[in-house]
This record gives sequence, C-alpha cells and structure tokens, in this order.
Amino acid sequence: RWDTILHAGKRDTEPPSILDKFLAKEIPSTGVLGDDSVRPFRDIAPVAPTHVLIIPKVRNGLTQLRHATADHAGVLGHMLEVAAKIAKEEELEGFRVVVNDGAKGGQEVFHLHMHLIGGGKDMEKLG
Ligand code: DGP
Repeated sequence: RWDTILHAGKRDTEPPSILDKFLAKEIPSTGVLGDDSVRPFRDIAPVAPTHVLIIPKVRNGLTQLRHATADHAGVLGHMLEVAAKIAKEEELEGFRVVVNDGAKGGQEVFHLHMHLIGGGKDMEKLG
C-alpha cells in the first residue's frame, strides 16, 4: 500500500511520491493506455472486473478535487476522455467514474485520481 505517501502528498511542498512509483515503474499499467499527461493503472483491490485509476502525471497542486481551479480544467477533462477510451477498449457495457475527495469522502491517496469502474454485474444506482 502507499501508506507513507498518502500524507506526504497532502502538501505540495512534499515530493509527489506516487509519481516516484510511476517513474520507477513499480506499478505496472497492465494493458491500459496512458499518454503524456495521464497514467492509468489497475487498482490493487478491484471492486469490479475493470477498476482502473487514472492519474495526472504532474500533480500541479491537485492533491484532491477541492483544490481544482481553472488551471486544472484541461487535465480534468482529459482524464474523462481517457476514461471513456479505456471503457471502450475494455468493452464495458456500463461503467462509473468516481473521484473520492478527503478522508471522509474515502480518499486514501492524495494525488487526485479518477476511478473507472465497470464490467460484471449491474451496478446499483447512485444519485
Ligand atoms: P482513493 O481511495 O480514491 O484515494 O483510491 C486509492 C486507490 O488506490 C484504492 O482503491 C486502492 C489503490 N491502491 C492503493 N495502493 C496501491 C498500490 O500499491 N497499487 C495499486 N495498483 N493500487 C493501489
């Protein structure tokens, strides 16, 4: 688990430790395509047959969604585009995109990321 980085990532004066793992390629992408700005990889504890985390390569202050500004709009939109592309590649008939914000919102890793979840049985309706 990324225990030690979780808190390190909360302030942007700290090194972006998840990125260190990406750059060291400790976490394999296992068949999901990234690009220059985002790095998708499969969740260690999947809650559905497809459970991919989509994460910006450069955190740029975006430890969590509540810190989003107009500067982040481009990467946030791009993450959704990548989610749609992966959903198509994985031939998902239905899927869900989730961003957890804050410990009380279930966020464990303080480098903004999007969960793409789908496949398998019908998902319970939310909202
Ligand atoms: P969140 O709770 O929204 O911050 O999402 C963090 C996710 O990261 C959580 O679903 C579990 C996953 N995760 C934690 N540690 C690792 C790891 O070392 N490798 C991978 N692939 N996923 C991890």
